[in-house]
Amino acid sequence: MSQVTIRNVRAIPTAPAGINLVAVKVETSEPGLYGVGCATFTQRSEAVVTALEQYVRPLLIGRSVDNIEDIWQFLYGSSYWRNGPVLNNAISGVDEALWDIKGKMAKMPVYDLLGGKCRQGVPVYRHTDGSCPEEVEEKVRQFMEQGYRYIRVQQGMYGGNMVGGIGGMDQIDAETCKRFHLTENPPIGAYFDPKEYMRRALKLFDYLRSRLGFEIELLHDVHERLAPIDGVGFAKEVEQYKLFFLEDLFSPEQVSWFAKVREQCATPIAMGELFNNPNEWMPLVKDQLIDFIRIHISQIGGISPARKLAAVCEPFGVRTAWHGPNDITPAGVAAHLHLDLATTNFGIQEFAGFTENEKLVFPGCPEVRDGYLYANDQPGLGIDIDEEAAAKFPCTYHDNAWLWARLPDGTAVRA
Ligand code: GCO
Ligand code: MG
Repeated sequence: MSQVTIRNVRAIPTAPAGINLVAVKVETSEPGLYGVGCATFTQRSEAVVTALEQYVRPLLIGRSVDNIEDIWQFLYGSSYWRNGPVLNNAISGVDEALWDIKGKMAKMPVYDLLGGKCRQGVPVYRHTDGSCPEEVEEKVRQFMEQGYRYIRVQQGMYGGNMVGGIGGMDQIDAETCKRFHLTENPPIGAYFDPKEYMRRALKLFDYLRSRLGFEIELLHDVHERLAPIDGVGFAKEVEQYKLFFLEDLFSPEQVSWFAKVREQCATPIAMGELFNNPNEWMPLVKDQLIDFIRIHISQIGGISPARKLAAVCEPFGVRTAWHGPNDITPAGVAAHLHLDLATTNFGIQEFAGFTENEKLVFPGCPEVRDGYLYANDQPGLGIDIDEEAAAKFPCTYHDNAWLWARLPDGTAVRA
């Protein structure tokens, strides 16, 4: 057992791309030895910072850095009530930082601690969106020219956001009400019409396949925007377009409907970014009701639970597709990458690229070349945080208007 102990645990909130992120730095008794992890729940980042500083840090000062699994289990049970997004993210930041430290002490990249590489590079998918099929096609072709072979296609982000769009905070005028058949005096929100979204999405897939053929792998995110029975019908209609996967067809509250999809079509199904609790994914994995598990790994507590989940999925033929657009730190992207490199039943990795400011704040960002993400093979996670740079991009609370989703009659629904 090493004599290295935890000297401090610090949350570092930062928003280099204007999206609230939370990194965690675990400092040790060894001068210059520290680890970096991701604890990003962007919509409630301040709550995670409070959980880390008020509850997690006092439990860890003076503990050995060696026993990652013991620390994870101790933290997980220490709140009694558990399995929620805030505390799981706080645990994740510590967990990933401890894996980073373990690698630095062993002078090995984390993927080697996990059993070594199953692949040299990790294929990633990028996001495209547009107001019409032609615009989406143009963006798909741009990514294809950069070597990407997997591309998510949306038309109007999620649900085809009909009015108000992503910034649905504005009062809606009478003319718009009429045009989109809203009620009189509609509450503020990001309105969408599920049936119109379905019709438009099917036209989009038809157009893209007629223009691009079937070689390019297309993905689509329903984002829990359909009534369950419509989701079943949509999955059947989509089968002819051979998507790589169809994501979040149902909300976590409606996962029992996945069985009905499985009985009726072979559209590959992805689910999981909203999951925090093993009881949410186990029924879907053991009954092979999904094909890709889409967990945002800091939402379940970091590398330690994610590597177990990947192992549980393997015999059931479920592949990983960890969630990671732009509400994750580059340290979190690195954690995904090390898991992806060492996991046989890897499926695909979501990736949003890095802005110049993110690269400034997080030196060592993994590199993408020709559609593959590569690790830098440094010990640990191979990524650092420049705290001075991080401080230049403070997090500012802003509600995400696109989450104020409503149906045309004003019903508030999941976003
Ligand atoms: C995805 C997700 C995201 C989420 C976002 C929420 O598949 O990438 O659905 O786009 O909406 O991460 O903060
Ligand atoms: Mg999604």
